[in-house]
Amino acid sequence: MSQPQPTPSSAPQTDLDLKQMANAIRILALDAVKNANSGHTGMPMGMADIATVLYSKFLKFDPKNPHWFNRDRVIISNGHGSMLPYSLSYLTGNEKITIEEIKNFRQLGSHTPGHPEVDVDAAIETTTGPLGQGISNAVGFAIAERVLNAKHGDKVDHFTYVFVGDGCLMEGVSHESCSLAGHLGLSKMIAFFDDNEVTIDGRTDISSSDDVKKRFESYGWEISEVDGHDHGAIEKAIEAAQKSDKPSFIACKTKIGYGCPTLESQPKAHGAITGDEEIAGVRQNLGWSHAPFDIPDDILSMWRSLGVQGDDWSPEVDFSGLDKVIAELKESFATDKPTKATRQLSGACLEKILPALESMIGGSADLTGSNNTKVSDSKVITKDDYNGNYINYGVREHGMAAIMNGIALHGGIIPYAGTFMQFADYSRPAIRLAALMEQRVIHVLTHDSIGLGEDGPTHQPVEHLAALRAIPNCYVYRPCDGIETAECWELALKQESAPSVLALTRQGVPPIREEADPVNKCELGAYILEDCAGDEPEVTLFASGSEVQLAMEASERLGDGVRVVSVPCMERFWEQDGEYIQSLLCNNSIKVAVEAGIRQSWDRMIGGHNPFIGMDSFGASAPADQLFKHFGITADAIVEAVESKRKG
Ligand SMILES: Cc1ncc(C[n+]2csc(CCOP(=O)(O)OP(=O)(O)O)c2C)c(N)n1
Repeated sequence: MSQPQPTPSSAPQTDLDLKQMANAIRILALDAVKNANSGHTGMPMGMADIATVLYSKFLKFDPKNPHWFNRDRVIISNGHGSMLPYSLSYLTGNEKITIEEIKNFRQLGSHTPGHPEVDVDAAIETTTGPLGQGISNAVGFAIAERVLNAKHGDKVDHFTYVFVGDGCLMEGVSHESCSLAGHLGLSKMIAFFDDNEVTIDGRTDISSSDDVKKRFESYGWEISEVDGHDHGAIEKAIEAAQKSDKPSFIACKTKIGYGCPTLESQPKAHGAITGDEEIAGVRQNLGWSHAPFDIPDDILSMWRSLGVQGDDWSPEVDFSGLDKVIAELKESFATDKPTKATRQLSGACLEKILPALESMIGGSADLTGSNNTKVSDSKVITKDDYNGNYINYGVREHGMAAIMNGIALHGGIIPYAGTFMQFADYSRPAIRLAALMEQRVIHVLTHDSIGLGEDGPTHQPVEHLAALRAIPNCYVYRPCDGIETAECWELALKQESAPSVLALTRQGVPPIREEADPVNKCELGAYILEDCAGDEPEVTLFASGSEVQLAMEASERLGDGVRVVSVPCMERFWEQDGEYIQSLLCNNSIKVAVEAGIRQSWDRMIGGHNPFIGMDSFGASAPADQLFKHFGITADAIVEAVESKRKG
């Protein structure tokens, strides 16, 4: 692939040109933060030279077509420095980021929020701010690029550049993801480390003594070190990095708040630089005599000369075979009536789905056999062969979740991967960002309750279903049997703009649904599994997952007048129209909910005054059947709860 060729007439020619272009970034950051009276000025001022060299000499991008699939990706992991990408978008002529947007930095309704929020139209590739996420997303972008390159050749062949600060590298998730990047030899990933030796509280040496370069070297990265304000040195380092067969880490010695008379290189430059004297001093030091937000034409036209024309090709995610596969799966579960764990039933679903939906990439955080995420069609991606669809993520749950976000953001692939549900706590920050970014990422979380048994309370999720349901735009599915598992997989795969969690059992569950209904009943989130005669049930039992069987058993014992409602996905249920919601909730029946987790999230279904059968403490180490009895999650307990409610 050829590198971008600047338009010769207005293209930057000299080092002075590059200096002025970098100063334009600095001044825009300074003016926007001053205008907003909040933000972070220091990082864009410190990394302006690196960005200028990257954009003017190397970056493959089309300012008029930010969606160009084969563009190089630029990820700003130190997202507090958001005025860097916004300045770059404006300067290069992105149509969405006008000078008005720069003036509206951090204001309601602007396209320039405090921290970058994914907006490909504005050339913002991912949402960053929580430190460590962006660099981990970048690993996902770089994986997606190599995998799609193995499938589509030159059509997908680009670099992934990431700007990263001390803060990101202190975060644990950066260790997880960068270690995997080295292991997978992601040679088209290039990181620019803003080696300014300061964070908010002071110099980095107040809290860190590790040698970051050695750390990355040990991960298998190519290391170089440059003066982050020396354009020639930066250019050479990028050239070398592009040729390396490893991911590259360019440690750039920079001065935070470069150009500030008193704050340059000081931790105080990290935040908003708003002092009039300081700002006047910067203008003087940089030889910048123009009014706020005014970028002179000659400098703007140098920026506007950059970029090349992209095309409109993008890989297709082909869903055409999915409906048939789901129908066949439901048919086979209805016929075979397996009593199996939903994790195994999920594995059976994947066995059929994977060959039909080639765009999926699976994986597990070292629990492949337990998560049932790897099937006959799975082929492990390695450093030597990217033509696969399965990643051994290692014991790196947080990294895995953040990498999956990057894979989804890149486009062309649907990522899914597993771990124990308990460890969703480790991946939660990235699950939250997937929800915020509206990304289709599927988390296969097995061992979803005390039902996992002997491994004990350290491994038994109790509050996790509630905690995951608490994330807006995150769909938590807890199927009760094979047919529901197939339906939930279908919904997760078709949910383009949200992450999904599949909460699956370790222990076997009996088949509940008998018919392979042509409609996807789980789509409604909650539905009548078994109804009573007449319009009004005397009792409604609500349950999810492995506890649906208990509700069914209790219903049988309670006799007439009992309705059982399966609740595989609360988020979907609350999205239904009022009439449907009312049809399940607004009657005078006694309502009981059953789930082997905490009550939180169920009150909305049953109200505060109705009984909940579940957990209100941590679990314990014992065989699962004993635990359900010990914690009173049984059909007996449901029957008793109903009877005591009947007595009033
Ligand atoms: C996970 C997380 N923890 C804390 C913060 C708050 N925070 C924002 S920037 C920052 C310091 C970052 O230091 P560095 O990356 O060196 O940035 P620089 O000061 O060089 O701009 C902190 C603690 C955050 N954004 N994310």
